[in-house]
Amino acid sequence: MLQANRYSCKMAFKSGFIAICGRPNTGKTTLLNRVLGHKVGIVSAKPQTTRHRILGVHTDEQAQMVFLDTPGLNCRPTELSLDQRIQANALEALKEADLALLLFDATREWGEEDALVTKQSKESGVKRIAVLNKVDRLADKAEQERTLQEIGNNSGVATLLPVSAKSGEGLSQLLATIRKHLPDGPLYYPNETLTDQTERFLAAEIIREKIFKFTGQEVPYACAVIVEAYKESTQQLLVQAVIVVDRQALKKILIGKRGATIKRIGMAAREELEANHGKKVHVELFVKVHKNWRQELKTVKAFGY
Ligand SMILES: Nc1nc2c(ncn2[C@@H]2O[C@H](COP(=O)(O)OP(=O)(O)OP(=O)(O)O)[C@@H](O)[C@H]2O)c(=O)[nH]1
Ligand SMILES: [Mg+2]
Repeated sequence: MLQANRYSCKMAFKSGFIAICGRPNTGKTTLLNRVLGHKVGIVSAKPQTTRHRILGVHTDEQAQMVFLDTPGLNCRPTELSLDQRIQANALEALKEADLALLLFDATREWGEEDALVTKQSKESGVKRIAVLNKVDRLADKAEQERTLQEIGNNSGVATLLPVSAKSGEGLSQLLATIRKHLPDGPLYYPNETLTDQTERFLAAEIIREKIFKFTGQEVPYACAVIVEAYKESTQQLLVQAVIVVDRQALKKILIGKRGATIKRIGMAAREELEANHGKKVHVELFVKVHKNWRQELKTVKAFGY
């Protein structure tokens, strides 16, 4: 009898993999971080920040939602091996998912990249929920209604919800809707799991985020961050990382006048890591040039992409 009860209880539990897709900069990673109440992915004001498929797990009594944050889909990825890999990472998540959240940016007109996301997700045959993000930036409810209608018409996705990943508006409705669309399923990850990323990978990503923050339009895209040493004791953490750039000129920019830029990057990364770990952190950064690394598939792979 006890067994039977257990069984029926398990059957009521919902779970599944949810790909978060959209053009670059729609707020996919911000949304994931907000849902988890924890930063598992890096965010920047510039497009194409996320390069990997980032896994984040939200578990409550009724469901386990395994989110797959993806790189923004781009209509015209360059021939660079790095870009090709990034786009493949995005599409891969759609194949694995039970459900896709299609994120649209309320501050931008419908564009060809939105059409691409809509098309790719449709072709994958996955169930879809359209999400209009950044509604905090809209003037009023009338503008929100207009924008929702436009996204509904253009995407053809029946379920459409307004949210603000920044303020949290609309998130509980979104979670309830996701739950409704998930199949009955098991606990894929232990209750307390937030992500499958290692601390070492997160440290590299935090450094990459600071590069996005403190350098201009070109440098962040030409960089890879490789953590060469990650040594943690009860009192402190040492992170030694190499930032690889693909041209000498960018190395100069990244280092800055008398090392000012690289110092700011290191300091900001250290502060965030100290807050995360609650201990003293040393961040040592080295800049190296690997000419045209983004064009070499084997190097791109070796760097973890
Ligand atoms: N006002 C407002 N800004 C937001 C919201 N969500 C995200 N942003 C901002 O939008 C920018 C892009 O956010 P990300 O989360 O990096 O976007 P993304 O879709 O993951 O971008 P890629 O990884 O480059 O594809 C950042 O400056 C965020 O702070 C929102 O709900 N409201
Ligand atoms: Mg992102």
